[in-house]
Amino acid sequence: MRLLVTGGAGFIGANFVHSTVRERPAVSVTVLDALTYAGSRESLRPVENDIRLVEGDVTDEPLVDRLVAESDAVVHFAAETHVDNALADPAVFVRSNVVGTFAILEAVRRHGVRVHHISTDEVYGDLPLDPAVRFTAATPLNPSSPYSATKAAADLLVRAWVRSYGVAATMSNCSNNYGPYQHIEKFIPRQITNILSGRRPKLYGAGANVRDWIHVEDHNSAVWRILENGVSGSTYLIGADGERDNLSVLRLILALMGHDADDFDHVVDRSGHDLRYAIDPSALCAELQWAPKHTDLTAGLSSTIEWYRENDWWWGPLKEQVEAHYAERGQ
Ligand code: NAD
Ligand code: TDX
Repeated sequence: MRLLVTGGAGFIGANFVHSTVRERPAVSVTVLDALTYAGSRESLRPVENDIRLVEGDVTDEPLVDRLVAESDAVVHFAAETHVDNALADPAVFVRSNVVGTFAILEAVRRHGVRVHHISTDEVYGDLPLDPAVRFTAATPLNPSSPYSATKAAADLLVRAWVRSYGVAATMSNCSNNYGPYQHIEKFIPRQITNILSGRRPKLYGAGANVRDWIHVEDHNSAVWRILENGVSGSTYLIGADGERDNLSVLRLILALMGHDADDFDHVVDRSGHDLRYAIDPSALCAELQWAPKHTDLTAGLSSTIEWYRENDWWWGPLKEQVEAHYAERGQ
């Protein structure tokens, strides 16, 4: 199988490429990635001799057309992904996430190539803290932020291309991922690398917001299950029953790293901050016999902390600039 992976130099995409090379030697992987601030050649260093990396933009229609024509399937991870950046500068989110998905869809339509579109639970908006309510594939799209609005727009394009043009496409909406190679602008790696670099962790508001954490390896095993057994036109919700409020996650990181439970700063809250995300993954588990493996958050965070401890060459050069950027916003 010739697989085109867009955004394969980012966090989830790089982990996907690593596990694909490791577990599926018959798959020949081409990565298309613009290597934005969020993408890194270094994240693909361990597999650089096993894959082809094309530096380019998903909105570059001729390039996308050529690469799709050479592929049997596409997994589309490429996107701008950070909610705080979207609030400050939404234009690039519309371009990469909406126009980029359009370019992928037009190319797969022309060449009859199957695509799997990667999306997020944030397209469904947020939930009350009541633990009984969770997102399912029937939940209406109701995005809150410029980021999630562009992801919802992309999801709608995929649905329309399936219905109108008979494009062979599957879609998945996953909850918050954590694990190695995640950009240090994101919550968990930011707090870990703050502690490792002698800074204090930063919690938005009171920390009552709930996120539903899944280890990136589990997200990617579900994506492979959908690639192999998913039904075209279907949307699969991927989650691992990992709901925790931000304060609890931060306190767990502090404890695992030998720090006091109050060793952090409260900072300015995010504008329009979604309160709670929670995925009901039962449809995916039942229909495709998928189950997550890394469901112990303490164990998953311990190994993630270890990864950042051992790989400061990967994140160290970025740290000062990322924190300076946050400081400008009082965060
Ligand atoms: P990331 O920001 O770490 O990586 C994104 C990658 O896409 C980078 O390598 C970047 O260079 C590349 N990219 C961005 N714009 C591009 C463009 N115009 N052309 C080509 N490449 C471009 O993101 P991530 O966390 O790995 O997320 C990957 C996908 O998974 C995204 O679609 C995101 O919406 C989705 N998702 C993420 C999470 C999460 O918790 N991180 C959860 C659910 C869904
Ligand atoms: O320093 C911080 N302090 C803090 O309290 C940061 C960076 C975040 N937070 C809070 C905001 C959120 O409630 O932590 C929570 C997680 O924040 P992010 O890591 O920015 O993730 P989130 O906004 O939930 O979105 C993530 O999950 C879904 C990804 O970035 C998206 O790409 C994905 O679609």
